[in-house]
Order: sequence, then C-alpha cells, then structure tokens
Amino acid sequence: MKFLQLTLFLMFAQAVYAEDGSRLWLRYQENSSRAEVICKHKITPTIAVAKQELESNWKGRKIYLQILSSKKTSPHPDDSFSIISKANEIVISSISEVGLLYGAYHLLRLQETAQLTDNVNISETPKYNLRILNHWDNLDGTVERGYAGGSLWQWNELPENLSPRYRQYARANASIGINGTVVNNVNASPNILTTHYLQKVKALADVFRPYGIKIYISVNFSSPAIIGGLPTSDPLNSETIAWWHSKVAEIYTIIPDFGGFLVKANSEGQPGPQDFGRTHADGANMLAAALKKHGGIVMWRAFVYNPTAGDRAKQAFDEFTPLDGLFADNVIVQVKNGPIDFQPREPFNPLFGGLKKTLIMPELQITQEYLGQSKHLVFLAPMWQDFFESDTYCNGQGSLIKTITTNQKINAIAGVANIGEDANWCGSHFAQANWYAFGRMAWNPNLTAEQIADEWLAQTFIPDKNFTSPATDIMLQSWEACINYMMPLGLHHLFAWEHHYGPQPWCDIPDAREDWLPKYYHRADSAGLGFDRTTSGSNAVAQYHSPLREQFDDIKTCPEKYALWFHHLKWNDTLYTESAQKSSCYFENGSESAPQNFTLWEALCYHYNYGVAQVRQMQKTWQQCGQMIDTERFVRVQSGLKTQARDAMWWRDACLLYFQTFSKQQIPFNMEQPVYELEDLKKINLGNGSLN
Ligand code: GCW
Repeated sequence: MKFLQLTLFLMFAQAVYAEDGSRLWLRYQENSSRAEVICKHKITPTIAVAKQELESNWKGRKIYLQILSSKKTSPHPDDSFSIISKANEIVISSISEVGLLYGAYHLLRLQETAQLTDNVNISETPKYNLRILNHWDNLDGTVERGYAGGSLWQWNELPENLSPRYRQYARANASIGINGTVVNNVNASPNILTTHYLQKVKALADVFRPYGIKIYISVNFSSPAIIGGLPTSDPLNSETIAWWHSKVAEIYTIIPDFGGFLVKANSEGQPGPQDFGRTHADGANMLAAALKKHGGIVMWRAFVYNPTAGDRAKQAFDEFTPLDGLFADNVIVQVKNGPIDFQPREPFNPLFGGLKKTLIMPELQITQEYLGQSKHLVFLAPMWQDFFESDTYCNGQGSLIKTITTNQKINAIAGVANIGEDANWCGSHFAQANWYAFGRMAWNPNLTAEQIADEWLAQTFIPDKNFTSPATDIMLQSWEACINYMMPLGLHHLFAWEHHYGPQPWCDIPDAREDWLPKYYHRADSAGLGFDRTTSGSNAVAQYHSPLREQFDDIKTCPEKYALWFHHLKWNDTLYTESAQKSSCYFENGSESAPQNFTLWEALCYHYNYGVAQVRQMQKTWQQCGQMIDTERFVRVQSGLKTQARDAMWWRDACLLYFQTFSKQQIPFNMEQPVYELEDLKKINLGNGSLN
C-alpha cells in the first residue's frame, strides 16, 4: 500500500513538475494566500493582469498600483514606470496601464533574482519604443528557419478556438517588455490580407491586447493583383493605391489598434516596386500613406541583393543610400545587424550610420539559423551587445548603433522569433535565453550580456551563485566558441546548401546562384583565403565612415576577427593580433612551444581547435554546476552539449581538411589532429540535420 502511495505521489509530482521548459523564466512559486495589491483606478484588462500577477506571486509588502496623469512630453512615453518603496508599502506608478504591468514584472524579476533591497527606487524607460518579434510562420503551419516544431498559431482552428498558449506567449513577452509581434513570415502569403485570415489575426490581437502587445502583419507587395484581382500592383497606379487604402481601412475596422506592415520586397524572389520600375521609397510610401491616418507604420526591410556579379555585402547600402530622405515619416527601414545575413559574426551593416535622414531599425535574429539552430548552446546577447556598441562614426566618435537608433522620432527594433509549438517553446532550454535577451536588450541595450545571462539563469533555474556563475561562464563564451569552430577570422557562409546547419565549404550546385555558394564567400585558392573587400578589391570598406574604412582596409589595423571578411590573405601571411595573445590558452604542449605570431594557416588551425576545446570546457562546467538543478533539464542540456562537441569536431575537420587542399600545409603537430576523413564528411546528407 505504502509503495503504491509513493508511486502515485511520484507520478503526480512528475506530472505537475515536468521540467520540459514550458514555464520559461516565469517559475514563480505561487502564494498560498494572495498578496495585498491595491488599485484605485478602474480595473481594465491590463491592470487586471498586473494585479493578478502580483497577488499570486509577490511575497512582500502591500503594493499600490497608481496611474499618473500624462504630461505628454514625448510621443511614446507610455511604457515607463517607477517603483518606490515606502515604510509599509511599494508604489508602482506609470502614466499607462501597460507601464504598471511592466513595473509588476520588473518587481517580480527582482524578487526572483534575489536582487530586492529594502529601499527600492527605480525608474525605467525603454530605449526602443517598439520592441517587436518577427515570426517567420507560414499559413500552412510551418516555420521558415524554425527549430522548435511547427507554428504556434493554429490557423485552422482560429478564430473560434484559442490555444491557451497564445495567452502564455503574450505573458512571456510582456514580462520582458516586448510590445509587438508580426505574426506571419516576411515571405508573405497574400492570403493573410483576406477577410478570412484577418478575422483569425483579430482573434490573436484580442488575446494579446491586455498584455500590451500590438499585432503587425507581413504583406506581399503583389497582393492587389493576386487577391484583389487588379491588373497591376504598381505602387503609383491609382487602382493599386485605392486597393491598399480600402484594405487598410478594413483592417482597422477589424483590429482598431493594428500596428502596421512589415515588407520584404524585391528580395529573394519576393515581388516589389522595382518590378514596375519604381523604387523602395515609392513602394513603402504608398503603403505608409494608407496606414498614416490610422496611426500605422511600415517596416520596410533592407535585406536585398541581386543575383548579379558584385559584392553582396555592398548591395543593400548601394540600393538604399540614394533613397535617404525620401521615405515617409511612418516608414522605418529595417536593417539586419550585418551586411550579409545573420552569420555567426559580421561587422555591422554600414546602413547604420549610412542612412542619416531615414528612420532605421535593427533586425536581429533570435532563431539560430546560422548558429547551430536549436541544437547548439549559443547565447546571442554577447553578439548583440557587440553590435549595439559598435561605433559607426557617422557623427564623429561615439556614434554607437545603440545611440543612433534610439534617438529618432520612432525607435524600433525587431527580433526574428525562435518560438514554435514545442513544449519548451524554443527547441532547447538555453535557446529560451535568446528570446529573453532580445526582450531585455530591446528595453535597454545598455544591459550587458553577463547581467542578462545571470538574471535569466536565476529565474529559469535557481538563484544560487554556485550555479549561476559557472553557467554564466558557459553562456558568455558560447558565441565565441561557435565562431571558432564554425568560421573564425571573418570567414562566413561556409554552410551546407539551404540547410544552414553543417559545414559544406566545398558545396557546388550546378546552376545555383553564385552568392548562395560558400566558395563565393571564402574564395580559397592556392594563394590564400578570404574575400577582398579592400580598396583594391570590392571596396566595401568605403561604405564605412572614417576611421573605420581605413582601419578595415589595412590588414595591420583590421581587427583579426574581420581579417578574412575584408581581406584575401596568403596562407603564410602573419597575423599579428589576437591569435598570438591567445596562443597560450590552448596547445597540447603548453604555451612554451607556441609561436609568437601565427601564419594565416596556423591561426586557422588554432581557432578551429580552440572552438572545439571551448565546447569541451562548456561540457565540463555544465557537469560541475548543472547537477545542482533538476535531472530532467540537466540531462537534456548535457546531451545537447555532446551533440555540440561532436558537431564542433565535424566543423573543424570539414573546414580544415578542405582548406588544406589549397594551403597544402600540415596541421601543426602541437594541435589536435582531425578525426574524420574529408571524403567521408563530403558524403554526409544534411537532410537529417547533423552527424548523429
Ligand atoms: O537568412 C535568410 C534566410 C531566409 C529568410 C531571409 C530573409 C525569410 O535563409 O530563409 O527568409 O534570410 O531574411 O528574408
């Protein structure tokens, strides 16, 4: 009998506490009796959420929720809040309801991360007004570059049936300050604009509204012709214009607080204004005019490149800078962080600092398309921190990206979501940290990766330094590790065809677009390696402001991390900078035998091996600290790290053995030697994703 009771108890406990990650970072221990929360204002749906979260989860003094009268000093002050403690109470105040909600989540975060002190006096204002997720979710339920199962949106069941996950999704976003979501893929189906689908979108908007989240949609530029039956979608044609005006009016009748459109035009086969001999500005302004009177915006993507010869890294700049100043004031040009495409590491996109009279917003990729997808533990906040802190020099020294993109009339930022229908939302436990980090940095890009890792770990696992501090180390070195084992020294796009998971630097597809093949980017030959973007090459360096352009142009001053991004170096050229300093970190025979300077070939061997060593170290650290948490998540992460360690060796061997066919040099004896044969690696079919 006792045994049966125990078994039942264990089964029950397991069912209640399945550690599948579904609770994300919101793992509050509910109060047995409700906390005292007083609000003298009308309890609107948003205030009700704030109140309920605090009543259930706050474990301290009485709380007052207070709406202040607005001074209307800026167009977007709404989300700010303050939290002030008095002797027996805490007052959260804001001029908006959603500000109170953000204040509530902030206070709970302080509680959960053990950062609460007796005297609280906090004032928070987000740096970006619009903090938006971009879902690349298709209407057929698939997700482009999604690694966490199918789409969260059950289009077939909407609008009648509302999955409970919609509310959980909104709650998670609100808890980190995200206030907008583009629900469908930028490779947009025109059908999203049909009344049938707009009703479904409305149902989602209704769920998200109390959480302060606005809905946006991606639109297909040819919608007037495809679903409207017009002979053209030319943005200067009066019928086209009328169609968009009436479509937008319809949307606002259905969803009165609709946010606006996101558009991918004339890129990778998507239609756009250039199909009709018009410019991006013509296209964007036409849509903007339709949205303007309703308060909507257009986010017009700058991710464009033609299959023509030339340097792909230069194309967006070349296409958009002549249009600077021509965009309407409710158009924001949405620019990926780097000039190519979410590679493990890119220098910043020169459109930041290049467009001076146009609203511009960064697009970051949370889903790890090119960083091991949901299989590798790669924390992206260090990359984003690096990006935000990049100095564009557009108005002299100190023109940091985080400064110039948060001092505009509308300050916005987008992150391509990594969310799917998997129980744990993101496909792996640590991938959730990237969703979390995006929200936190969109609120405040001055937060450091370390702070964010630490607070995420404390909430998601345990607020114990013995755990969070080594686990933070893992997270903080994971991005560099990934760069090292995948494509160090400025290499980029060595990925397998279309799949973007494993290495295929040799990839050659007959008739494929040249700029979709790794060879276009690495340019390996018997002389050396790398893409010459100097003044004697493609001259992409000229797109940067001085002194960056001169710095990048000269290999002696070009940061080593961008060496092969900007230069075609010879195999025996000497690299003077960081490799040599790091040489003592990883050598089988210890630092004494390490050379003071590396040749390019040696540096390459060193970095690939160092990347593998870093993952092995991540495994050890996890072994040390991970056992402090529940077994289920410990084991899952442990197993993920095994995959990552094997994949790191696969990457190292594939790239080194392939480049060796050009360098014709041995891998230095004091470094680890390959474990695979190049010919075997070439046979891997990436249909199944990995070596395993
Ligand atoms: O990174 C590339 C992806 C495409 C994506 C495109 C884009 C949505 O491989 O899948 O399409 O970028 O950003 O438009």
